[in-house]
Amino acid sequence: MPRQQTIIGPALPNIPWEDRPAGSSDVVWRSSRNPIIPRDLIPSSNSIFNSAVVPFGDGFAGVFRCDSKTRRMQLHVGRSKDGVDWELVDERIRWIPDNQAIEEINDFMYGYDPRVHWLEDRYYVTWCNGYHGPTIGVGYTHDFETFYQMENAYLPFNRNGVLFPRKINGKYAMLNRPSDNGHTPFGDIYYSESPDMTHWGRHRFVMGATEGWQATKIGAGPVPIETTEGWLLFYHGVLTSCNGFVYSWGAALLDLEQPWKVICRGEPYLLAPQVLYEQVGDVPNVAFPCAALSDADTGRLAIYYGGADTVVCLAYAYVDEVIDWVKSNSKV
Ligand code: BMA
Repeated sequence: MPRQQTIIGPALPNIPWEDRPAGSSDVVWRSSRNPIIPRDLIPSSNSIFNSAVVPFGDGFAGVFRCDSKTRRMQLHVGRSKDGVDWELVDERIRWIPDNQAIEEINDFMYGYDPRVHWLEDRYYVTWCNGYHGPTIGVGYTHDFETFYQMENAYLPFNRNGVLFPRKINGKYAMLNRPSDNGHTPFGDIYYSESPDMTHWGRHRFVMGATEGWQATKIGAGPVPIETTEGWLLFYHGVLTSCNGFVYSWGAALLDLEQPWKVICRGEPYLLAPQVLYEQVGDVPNVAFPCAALSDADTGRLAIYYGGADTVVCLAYAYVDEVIDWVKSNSKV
């Protein structure tokens, strides 16, 4: 008998996959090919990390955070046949104004931590966009060649703007994380909605920093995955050690029609920086997820995350196991 589908979405038979290593009982496990993208994949890059990928054509495409050798934070486009081996364009994305009004804000200062997803008729990109400080940039592409920029979603300062993959109650919906102009020592996840992808409002508190691995701040990770049990949200959490911030990630389930309502939230982390490529790099002890592929047929998930602000890594999980884990490890 075929397994009952939990993911509300398409099948993705070519999702990257490796079985859980023998002897492991981890809910999330790392790819044996990590890091899948080295820091110097393109000539101009100092580092490549915190990046977003989607199924595209008969393979995959993505928007990548590449910090350049001048140490500017930039976005580059990439393509892959299998989601593991990537080719990136050395030249950064040049955003074309979607309309005349955008010309005023099109002066690219910096861009980082992109998220990408198909929504209605195009691939939307959100990223942390420099506009007198970090805020949420919004743009789109049809072909991963030409990219159009829209209005920034919010006033500075904001980070981790993550669109839901469909309208909710007739509105576009986005998670975001109000912040400050520095290495923000606080941060909770909020929900905002928009009738037109330009005007964002009706802001709602979703969930905040708590204790332990997520004591300092939290931020949405990949675009939430729609499931029969609610929106599955992977998110990063930060603790402050005597040596600085430590970035791990965990998961929560949000109500399908009122996503600011948390159904349950796993207390432990799912993945913390514990292997060399997450512990050692330009910023030590960072595991930062920005994208997840899902296959509704098998329930397989492939989660892309940055390692130590230096490389791109991949991890795997089964959606049913993650949901069971969130439910049985939640105090909500
Ligand atoms: C955040 C962002 C992320 C980065 C993290 C750790 O503020 O800049 O891109 O991974 O800090 O340096």
